[in-house]
Amino acid sequence: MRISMSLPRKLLNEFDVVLKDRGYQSRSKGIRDALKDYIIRYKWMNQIEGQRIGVLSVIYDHQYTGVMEELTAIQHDFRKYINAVMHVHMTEEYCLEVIVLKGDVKYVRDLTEEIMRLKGVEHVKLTSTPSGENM
Ligand code: NI
Repeated sequence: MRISMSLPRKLLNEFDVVLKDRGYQSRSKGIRDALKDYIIRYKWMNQIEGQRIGVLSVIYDHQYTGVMEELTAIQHDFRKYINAVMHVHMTEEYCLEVIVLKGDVKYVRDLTEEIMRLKGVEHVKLTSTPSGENM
């Protein structure tokens, strides 16, 4: 199937650099692999069960309208599952927020996905491990 899509120039340029580094001949093949990887990560994340402790790293553009307020509101909604937050003013434009989470994977996942959906958020990465509690 053939689709067309619009992307920010910067994202496409970065993607092309990665494809070149990896020796891809075709951008379509690169996009297919990236989509498969996205789906695999999603399925993997949905298969995990139980109590987890995790670290969520979020990079965002603090000048993007509303992103800081929304990020704060989401964290207040999930405050029961947040143990610590560290904020780093990474560059003039970008902030890094590192959130330590603990609780049922359901909440860890919901929080991660709500943040991923925010406009102005450039990068989200979750790493988690069983927290050793069977509650
Ligand atoms: Ni900052």
